[in-house]
Amino acid sequence: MDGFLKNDPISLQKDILYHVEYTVARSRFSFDDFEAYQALAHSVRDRLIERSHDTQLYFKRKDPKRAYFLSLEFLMGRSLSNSVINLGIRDQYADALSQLGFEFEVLAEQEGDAALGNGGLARLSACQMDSMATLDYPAWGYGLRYQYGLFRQVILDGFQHEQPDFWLNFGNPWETERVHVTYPVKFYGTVEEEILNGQKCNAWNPGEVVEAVAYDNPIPGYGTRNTITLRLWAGKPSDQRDMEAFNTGDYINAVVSRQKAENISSVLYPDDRSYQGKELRLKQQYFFVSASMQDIIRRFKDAHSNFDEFPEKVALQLNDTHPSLAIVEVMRVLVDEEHLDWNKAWDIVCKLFSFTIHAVIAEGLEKIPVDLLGSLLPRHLQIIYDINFNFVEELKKRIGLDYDRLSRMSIVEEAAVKSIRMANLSVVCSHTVNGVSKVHSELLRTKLFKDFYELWPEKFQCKTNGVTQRRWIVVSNPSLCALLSKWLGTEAWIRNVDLLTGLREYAEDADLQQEWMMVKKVNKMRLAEYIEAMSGVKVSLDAMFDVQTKRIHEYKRQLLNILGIIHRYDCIKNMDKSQRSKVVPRVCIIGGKAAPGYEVAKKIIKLCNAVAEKINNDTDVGDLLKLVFIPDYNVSLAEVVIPGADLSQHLSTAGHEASGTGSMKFLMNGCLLLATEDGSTVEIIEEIGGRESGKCYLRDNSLRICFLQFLFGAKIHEVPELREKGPAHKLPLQCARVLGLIRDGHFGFEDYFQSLCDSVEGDDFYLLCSDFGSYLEAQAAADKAFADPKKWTQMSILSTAGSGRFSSDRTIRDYAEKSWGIEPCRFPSEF
Ligand code: 26Q
Repeated sequence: MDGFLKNDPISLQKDILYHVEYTVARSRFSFDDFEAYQALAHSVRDRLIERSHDTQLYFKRKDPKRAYFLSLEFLMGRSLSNSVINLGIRDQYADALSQLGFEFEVLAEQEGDAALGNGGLARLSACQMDSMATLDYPAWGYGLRYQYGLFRQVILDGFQHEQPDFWLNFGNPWETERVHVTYPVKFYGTVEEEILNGQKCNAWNPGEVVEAVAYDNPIPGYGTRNTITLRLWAGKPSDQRDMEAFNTGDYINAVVSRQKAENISSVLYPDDRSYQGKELRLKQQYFFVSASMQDIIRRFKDAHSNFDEFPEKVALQLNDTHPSLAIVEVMRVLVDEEHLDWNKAWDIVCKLFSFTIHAVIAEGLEKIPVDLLGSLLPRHLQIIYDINFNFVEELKKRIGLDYDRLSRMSIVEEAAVKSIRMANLSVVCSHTVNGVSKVHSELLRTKLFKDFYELWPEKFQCKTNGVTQRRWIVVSNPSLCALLSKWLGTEAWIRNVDLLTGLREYAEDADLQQEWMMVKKVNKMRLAEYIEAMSGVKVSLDAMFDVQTKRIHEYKRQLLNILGIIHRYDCIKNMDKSQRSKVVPRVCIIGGKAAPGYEVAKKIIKLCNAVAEKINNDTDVGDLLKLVFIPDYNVSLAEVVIPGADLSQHLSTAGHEASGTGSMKFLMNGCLLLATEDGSTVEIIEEIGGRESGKCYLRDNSLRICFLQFLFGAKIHEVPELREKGPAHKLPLQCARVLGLIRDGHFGFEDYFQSLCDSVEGDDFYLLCSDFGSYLEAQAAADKAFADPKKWTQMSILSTAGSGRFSSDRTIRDYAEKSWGIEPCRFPSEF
């Protein structure tokens, strides 16, 4: 049966006015844009709720195997446009609103981002949720409902400052609080052996109990009625807690202490590199895991009388090690609470988990000090020791007494600070382990988890990341979306992105090229307007828009980009008039947040702003070169920036980026890449042609380059040797000159910047010096290509046409088939 709600413009109008009057509680004769947005969102929410009920009932009836995606981070961004597009009723809403005197796009701008994550890993989770819903998989997302999302970045005098993102301030129409879906989560205390029915068992007497309450966020699929759920947990005072304090009469302090329960889910950790052994972070991880496991087990028990079928009905996906306490928690529940014997429980646990690693280097792997874990989760520490004991005994039988190897593979690290290696725990207890690109997966097999790979080669897989074309083309680039559907003669590519290859045959068609250039121009205009409104800098639409937006990290080498820009500036300054007339004008755009405690990254931001200040105010340079730092880069800004880019830069030192997903979003939007051969760019080159790739879709080779992207720099296998050689003999003249300009104070703050220059001229760990020459060559090739608009447009069309492999639909199908063993379960109706 279809739902109650009708989607014709008249019904939609009525619904919106209803919500203005009764939900937002404003008069239906007088409400502003924000109130209109709220009413609109509530009307969309009604439709989502209806679909989500239908989906859940259907799943319940069919009882398929379900996948649970466990992640501490989801970067969902805005929901409105994405929802109405996936529901297929955007145009109807736009009509309804225009009759009420409102514009859909204007109202959509009222929405704030849901920024419950840091960067790549978190946005990947969001893209994957969209694909799971669209492909009709019976899947759930589980996460934490942080009250403060990722900090807002404010730039003052060129420096980054952090401000809290209290995103729930104006309410959140997309979520539904489930006051009856709550679970107690225990912490601290002691473990005692007890005899129960003549059996020895372990009883955990907790020192603190916090209640987890569920908030459900609907995730609608595109072209299907299926709408799945992202369930986020928030901390709430528990009735089991502090009763004693109340009884002893300290009423005020007892209330204050109860309120502390909310702190658990109050703030997202803004660091995406280091594990600092913070208790609150561990508490968050366990809180999330415990609530999720209780919920999943409850759902299973509703339909099954024992645990035999658990692994046939449940697949658990660990998004990095952050949720990996789930392994220990399931073991604890099965043994201590469900009273299964250890071996039976272990058999079950080993069939449940798949583990995705996003880290590249051993130092990036999570370790938890034993003291911390033992005090917060005493029973879990015992279980980990038991798992490890059994594992090491088994290992000795397989490999003998190779103590070096045994200690490398042990889950327990016996170092100055004795710790639990969460990655080892996850590899031991998961049936599949995967990297996020081909090169990264290979690196896991040959370096990071070599010992484990030799033991269990069959466990290791590769799942190249992908992004959703719904968000990154349909929502963010409506003009391109319309053009693609027109030229392909169908909208089917929105669910089947491989159809984009159909564009290849028109890549040289003059009409398509003309329309393609128009679309790019419209998007550049939108970006230019944003830049002017934000910074006052006017940029020329004829210039090449060159973008590097991502978290600021030394390995991502935003510094290399800035040094390149200074070099370009210096060259222009030293040119005569006729030489200047040949320069291809550029607008360089850099954006991204630095972790609050990451001093070097913060210096790079300041340098960028200092250089921008100098260049943008130099009348010699004018439109030939502009540099803009875009503050507070987030998902909704990315939706404006990416479609407006001509060129995008992905400069990680080879071997340091596990995958990188930004490049895929740019590629889909017909943007050319200037990149190192690292992470996913290696596969992008394979797919659409590049240096040393056999593929070449450009028929005419009048350009020196026959590839679609501009590649440079050391390759992964060359890096160790270059590092060994040291920087002394490889400092190119141009690089030395640029560093000299910074050191001499051309951009001010010379004392502050010395250490950045030292890092390049010193050990140059990230190889800025050795890659500098090759970087400039790639830049020159990009300039040359841009000077030929037809050729550039052709390359741009071929980029979009070749981007299909990088859809998260492909990634999710891969997970479903090769890791989770689940099948689509589609609600049987037209949506
Ligand atoms: C862990 C413990 C305590 C505090 C914070 C963290 C933490 C949080 C986030 C550690 C790491 C992260 C995020 C990592 C991340 O985003 N990695 C990126 O994942 C992308 C998706 O696979 C890849 O494309 C990127 O290459 C990778 O850097």
